[in-house]
Amino acid sequence: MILNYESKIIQVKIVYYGPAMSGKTTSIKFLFNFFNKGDQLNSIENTVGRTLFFDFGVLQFKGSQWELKFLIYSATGQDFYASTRPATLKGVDGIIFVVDSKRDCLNHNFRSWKELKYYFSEELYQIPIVIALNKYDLNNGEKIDKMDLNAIINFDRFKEIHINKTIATTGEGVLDSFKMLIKSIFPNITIIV
Ligand SMILES: Nc1nc2c(ncn2[C@@H]2O[C@H](COP(=O)(O)OP(=O)(O)O)[C@@H](O)[C@H]2O)c(=O)[nH]1
Ligand SMILES: [Mg+2]
Repeated sequence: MILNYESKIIQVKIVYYGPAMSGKTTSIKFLFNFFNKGDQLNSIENTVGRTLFFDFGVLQFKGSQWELKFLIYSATGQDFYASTRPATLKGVDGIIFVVDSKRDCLNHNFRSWKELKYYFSEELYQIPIVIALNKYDLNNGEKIDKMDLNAIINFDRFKEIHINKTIATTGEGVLDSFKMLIKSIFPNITIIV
């Protein structure tokens, strides 16, 4: 987090993390479109025919005295861009971990989570995190739930962790997850949208 007293701007870094195809880009796109900032989002597609993207955009909000500037990134576990990940995660203020709720993806989610844990080690427990259980529109039986995740995430160890069901394709829960994360970073903030 960077506080600039002269320009009265607080800069906050948020990363959407999770396995490939879990819905990170779809979630971020919904968020930016919601604030009519769709044109401020850069999604860079790779060129080797895999549907991998790197997203980056800035959402800026003006308070009565200070301006809040959110730098929003996405990062995928186990991919071609693995080497860029430490730079993306450096100095992060909050993480939205986008889970692919498809039962078949249980191991993908676990692997991605383990990488995140490996990168931060014990420091991870101090970082505000929202777990977005995405693709919640899938039928029961086809999807994983909180119990499945607790086996690896160990919720009790975190200072601030929330779980929220989302459907990125319709936007359901996406704004709520973002607000939850901001609330975790700034406990005294009042958000009016
Ligand atoms: N059914 C369903 N599909 C979703 C949902 N979120 C994303 N998708 C689809 O999953 C695929 C991967 O999404 P994308 O946002 O590109 O994943 P990313 O690799 O994490 O950025 C796309 O075809 C999306 O339309 C969801 O909540 N429900
Ligand atoms: Mg993507």
